[in-house]
Amino acid sequence: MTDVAADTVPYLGPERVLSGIQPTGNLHLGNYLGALRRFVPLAERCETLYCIVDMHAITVWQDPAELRRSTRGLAAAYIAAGLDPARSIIFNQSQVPAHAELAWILSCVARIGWMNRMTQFKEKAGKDRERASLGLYAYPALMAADILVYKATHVPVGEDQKQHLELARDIEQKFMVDYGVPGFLPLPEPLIEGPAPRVMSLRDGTKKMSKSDPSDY
Ligand code: ATP
Ligand code: LTN
Repeated sequence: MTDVAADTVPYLGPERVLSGIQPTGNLHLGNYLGALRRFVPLAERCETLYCIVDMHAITVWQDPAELRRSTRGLAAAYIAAGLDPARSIIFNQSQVPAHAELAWILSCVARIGWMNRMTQFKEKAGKDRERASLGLYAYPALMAADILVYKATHVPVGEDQKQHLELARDIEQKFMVDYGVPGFLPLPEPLIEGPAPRVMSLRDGTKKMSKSDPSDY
């Protein structure tokens, strides 16, 4: 381990945008306003990669046939929202093994104390935390890998992902210090903008709107 402060050496690579949405059901207004709507203008400015994060989706149970259908549906929604596959790279996370490979390395860099602070895990695991999947707990390390594997510099997301992005930056900084490679990776900037970075649930105004929140409507 070296002592070099990771942020003393700037990252000099190109600007690159990456974001992801889980194929966990029908998109809602929050996904559109918080994330998807902003994907298109960014594609006009710089290199953009938009991922369908099916490996994040399986951190909670998914019916395999339904997951396949939702993955295609989300790809269609990306295009319907105005993304041009000739301009942006639209792809399925599980088709690129490097995401899982890097996630393992980053899991060995991340500290359990950091992961324990993640509020999304607490919300999704609910009261019976012991029965949550290990994948749900490690979820932010896979998200950091999604970003880092492409050296993405900017990440458009809704407000609920802010904590995960801060964690990604912490993991990257520790990685660069531990391995003595300052400036090797960009510290990704969250792009949390617009009038609706956090749309609340119409059924429970104290919670954010969520795809996998069951509702007959
Ligand atoms: P799930 O319920 O399966 O966790 P989700 O509705 O939370 O799904 P994600 O696929 O996790 O959606 O998120 C896709 C993008 O939409 C992310 O950038 C996320 O920050 C954003 N987003 C999700 N919910 C909201 C919301 N209520 N308001 C604004 N942005 C949101
Ligand atoms: N965790 C995100 C989805 C996601 C993501 C990413 C977003 C997975 N990997 C990389 C931006 C960059 C969520 O919205 N729940």
